[in-house]
Amino acid sequence: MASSARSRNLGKLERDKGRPTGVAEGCAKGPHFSRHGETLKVPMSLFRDNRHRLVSRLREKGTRSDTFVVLQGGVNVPFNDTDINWPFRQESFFQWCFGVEEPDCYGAIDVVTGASILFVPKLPAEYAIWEGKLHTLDEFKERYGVDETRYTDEIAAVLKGKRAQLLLTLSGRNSDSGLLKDGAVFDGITEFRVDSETLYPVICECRVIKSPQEIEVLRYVCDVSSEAHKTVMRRMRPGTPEYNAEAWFQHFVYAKGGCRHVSYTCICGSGHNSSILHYGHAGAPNNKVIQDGDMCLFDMGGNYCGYAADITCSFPANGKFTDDQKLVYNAVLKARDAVIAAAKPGVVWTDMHLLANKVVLTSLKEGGLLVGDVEDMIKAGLNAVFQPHGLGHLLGLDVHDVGGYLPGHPERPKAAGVNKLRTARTLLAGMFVTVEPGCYFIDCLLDAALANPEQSKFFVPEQLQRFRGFGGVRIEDDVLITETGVENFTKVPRTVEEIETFMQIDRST
Ligand SMILES: [Mn+2]
Repeated sequence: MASSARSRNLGKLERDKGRPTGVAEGCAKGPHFSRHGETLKVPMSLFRDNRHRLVSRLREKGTRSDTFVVLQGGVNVPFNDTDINWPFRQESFFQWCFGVEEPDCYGAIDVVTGASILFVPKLPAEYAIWEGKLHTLDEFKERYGVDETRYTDEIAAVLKGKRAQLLLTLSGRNSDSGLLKDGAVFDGITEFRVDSETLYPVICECRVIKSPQEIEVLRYVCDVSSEAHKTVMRRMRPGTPEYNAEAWFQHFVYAKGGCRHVSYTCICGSGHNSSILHYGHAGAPNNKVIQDGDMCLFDMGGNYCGYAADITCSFPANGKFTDDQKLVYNAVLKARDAVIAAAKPGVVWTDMHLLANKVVLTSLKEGGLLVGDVEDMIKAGLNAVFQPHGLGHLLGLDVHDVGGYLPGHPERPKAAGVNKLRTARTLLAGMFVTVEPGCYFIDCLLDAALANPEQSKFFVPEQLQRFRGFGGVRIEDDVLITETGVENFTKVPRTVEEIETFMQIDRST
């Protein structure tokens, strides 16, 4: 759903209209990231631009002239006590600044000039046997488009040589995980003054607003992930194990889109499992056989050059909605439509959450499951019974991207439902968020609500009983906040008619 007008920056994207889905534009003449000729070329200037955005914000804060940002990249993590590593994914702040694929690197940025130094590990010559020809410093410089490359054992000496005195390192707590990011550590760091406080909120705020080049990557990974969801939807037949959906999705995003990783563990719930919000975890690894009559709820997103998609499709496994499935699905779709119509800069995200809840509860009331006043239902917390998660979150390099609860922005709300939001911010143009209303029939929540007179008075128990075991519906789109509204990057069949028509392909014969 494209907006009618866009900001000057976002307007640049207009020239890409008509580009076939998933096919790279030959825009990157300089160094770039790409998997092969068909996948998007991500210019290294994207990361240079990010570094410039960062230092200009730091300079606004009146930073001294002898100051360097120093970031530590992601490290290889061994699998338990073995000599095998977990598949490496770059640390997100480092990716945002440098776009470097290898582990164990550092980066420095001169806050005054914006000049960048990439430090790479000096590997013993014999590593060439295991890893292939070792790249020279010049090759790294060329490949990543930085101003200078040095080895990691020279960090202190190089920074001394540049008369650095104050180092800004990255320390802060992730508001989604509660986990601490803790500075940078290298030999000789004690020879400098280190400020580990200033950088975190500044770089998080930079990551909240996507640049035109970042938006291109997000558009690509959403295109690829949308196509992968469509492939899964079309191939789905009752009798298929849920993990086939996971396998088909992963195959598509990698083979067609160059996405080596997905952004999070695939959630492929069917029937009752579609009400389990993070189904697919190790203890429930998408291993039920999908039955005729099941709703499927598949929440999957590819990852390209670090950037994440996060898309959920809900549809009947056999391609045809029952009346009850239509009732729940259309309730959620109407909530999605209401949010997409209302979201724009200046709108508070918490209000969007409550708007979605109100639309769903109104539909359930119209469908005969609930009675009473919808506002009263929300006051009683019924919204959090049917949707016990937030409406959506910031999306970028991390699937739950940073910047949700920075100082100077609203704190986490306390009321039921909105307390699960990963941000309570006012929307700004250039934010990229998910819109993911849902409606679930979760036994433990329904049992508790039925036992609570404040909530049970709204239920029509004999109607509700029909939906025990139904599972749930979530519709999740990835959208850009523009100057006037939103642009939806998710391109999958969404209405009942679109889904039924689409799923008939290859099925009727
Ligand atoms: Mn999500």
